[in-house]
Amino acid sequence: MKIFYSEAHRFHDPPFEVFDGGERIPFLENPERMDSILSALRKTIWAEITEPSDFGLDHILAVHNADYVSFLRSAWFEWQASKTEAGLESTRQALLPATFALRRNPHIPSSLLGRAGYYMMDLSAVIVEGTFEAALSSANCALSGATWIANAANNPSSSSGDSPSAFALCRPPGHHAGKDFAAGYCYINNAAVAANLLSTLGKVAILDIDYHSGNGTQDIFYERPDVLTISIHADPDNEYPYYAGYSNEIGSGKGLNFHRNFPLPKGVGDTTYLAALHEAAELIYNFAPRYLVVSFGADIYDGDPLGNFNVSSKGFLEIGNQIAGLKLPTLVIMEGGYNNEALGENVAIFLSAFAKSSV
Ligand code: SP5
Ligand code: ZN
Repeated sequence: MKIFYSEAHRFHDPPFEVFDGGERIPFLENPERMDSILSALRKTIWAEITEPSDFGLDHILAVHNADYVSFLRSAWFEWQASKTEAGLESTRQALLPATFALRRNPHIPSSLLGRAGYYMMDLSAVIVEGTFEAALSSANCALSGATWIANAANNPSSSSGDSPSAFALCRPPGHHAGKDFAAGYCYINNAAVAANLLSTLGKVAILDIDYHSGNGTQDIFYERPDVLTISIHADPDNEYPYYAGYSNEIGSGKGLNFHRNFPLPKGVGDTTYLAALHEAAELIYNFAPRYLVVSFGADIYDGDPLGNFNVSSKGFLEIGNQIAGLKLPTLVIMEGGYNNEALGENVAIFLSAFAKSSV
């Protein structure tokens, strides 16, 4: 199985995030996550780890606003340049605003912190020097995977059969990033960028099985009927991201009925999870997409420090089997998952369901 991965994520290593309640804690979305996954993948016989190609900015600008991308690109350097101003020197290892826009007024302030509060949704989209470069390379992994499955699907003579699959080992993750905002460790929406590329070749379904609602992906495709977006996640009534992911959000305009949310209560285990997944899979089957993009978060795991679901390691295999059973050309995109001890194993178990049918 093709796995697209770049080392460029390592320079995105924020020293802290701020948790609900105001506690400053070490940044959970850390580079060691990738070490856990790489080490488990290297133990398999099917993992073929490959460097991504550079796709430039065009595919990113096709789903994100240009002003937002410029903010991401220059924010760190503006932050450092403002060091000469009075005060705050000791806190400049990371850019994090303390005032956030409710966006009832379209004004975007010119000051850096004003823009940061406008373009960030919360206190976990921390920006450091390597953030933009890491986010670009993460998007390049997704785009490389998209191009790879499109080629494989359209050249059936290749060894991958008619339902090829690939894995984009993305870091930072992407599914909380919307058209013009960063949120929840996400800056560029890797799944959206990849799905949008694939949508030029046929209909695409995005299935988001991260523990948290894929609010950014929802935002980006909400009015589009050519990309079906489905997210299964913890009920936002009592979990991050709180302001999206409810079951009555089903798309709007031309996109009406092309978005679905499956909010699940705290503590769900394999059986309940698989029942929701079965419903989601039926929706995808009926939509009959040409391609499937899976936003995969291992934070649905029993022992995840952020998640409150109880999916077991065996559950990951059943989830993988059920999705692979759709027999669609599938691009799996890495999103969350924070229990570094179990993360690699769980990712490898999930992917093994696809590797079987695609080596
Ligand atoms: C990609 C991804 O999984 N992003 C998640 C970002 C979540 N950030 C907010 C964390 C809120 C923590 N709530 C405390 C739960 C402790 N059990
Ligand atoms: Zn998550």
